[in-house]
Amino acid sequence: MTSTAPGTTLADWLAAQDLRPGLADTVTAIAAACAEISAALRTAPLTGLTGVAGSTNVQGEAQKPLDILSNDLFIKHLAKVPRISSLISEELNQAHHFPIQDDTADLIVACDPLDGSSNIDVNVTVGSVFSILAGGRDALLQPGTAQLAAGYTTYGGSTNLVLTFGKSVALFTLDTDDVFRLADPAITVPVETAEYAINSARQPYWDAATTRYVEGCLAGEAGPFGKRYNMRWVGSMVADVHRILMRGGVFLYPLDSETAAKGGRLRLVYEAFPMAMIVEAAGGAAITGPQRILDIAPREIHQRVAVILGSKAEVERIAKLYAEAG
Ligand code: AHM
Ligand code: MG
Repeated sequence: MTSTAPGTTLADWLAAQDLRPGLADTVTAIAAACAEISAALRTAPLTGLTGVAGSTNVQGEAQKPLDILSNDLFIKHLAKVPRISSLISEELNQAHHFPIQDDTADLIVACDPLDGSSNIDVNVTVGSVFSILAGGRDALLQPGTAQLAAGYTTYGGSTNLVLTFGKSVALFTLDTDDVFRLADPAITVPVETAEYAINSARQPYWDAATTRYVEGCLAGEAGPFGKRYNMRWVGSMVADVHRILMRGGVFLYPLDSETAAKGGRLRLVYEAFPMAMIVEAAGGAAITGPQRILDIAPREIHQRVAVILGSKAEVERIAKLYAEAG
């Protein structure tokens, strides 16, 4: 079996890649954490892992038992890889620095262990998002272009792992024996789309470019874009991005008048950066509105950002509206 044949195990596929030391082990550890998270989600209503945990994270949001468990599973599995220096996580106020086992520890992982918190208890697809950087514990803040790898998992009808090292994007599915197997060696995002995703309840706060874009979509064939659109919004970024990877589309969480003071809604380092790297590697585009996401230099680990990503021609259409808005 060649390393790109459907059914190839993640381990065999990784072994066939030309990766720097420690990178395959890091991806393997993340995949193991995700397989355990998937198992915990499958039985959560029976095991009492639903509801809120009574604590809040650094964003001031209520943590759920599964948020905490997922974070613990990332730490448990990453601790087995001596080359990992640090973990940045949505659920940890400060970066977690692993005990120095090896003075070559030169990899950093950033993750949202369980994205889509509001969908956990209603059995709607949630996921994990991760980014891998080169560097020791003092190199946490790097632009998105510095990422070595990025990926996410979706926990839905199937558990999928989407992974890129920057050139192409591979899709693995968790098989019934708990092994990730290759389902598609090279996913590409269609350039054109007529499907958009936005939380339209936030319309009163939108900026001029977003308002013009959505008005244009709603106007259909008679409007400025000359085509009829469909709208889909899951509310878990992983699920919305996965749909875009599978059939195209555009996802918007723009800077609006309510989120502007915080810098946006979504997190730069462990949500926007990995998703932007994946979408670009699949042939799509990812911007804040005026700027390419991957070019941003973060100032802090929990920084927030506006996110507009997906099919290239549609993201360019939105970029033009931002340019015109000045
Ligand atoms: P989370 O990391 O706390 O789950 O928040 C991120 C989620 C995204 O998955 C989703 O796109 C967005 O927040 C939805 O936010 P809202 O429902 O507040 O508009
Ligand atoms: Mg999240």
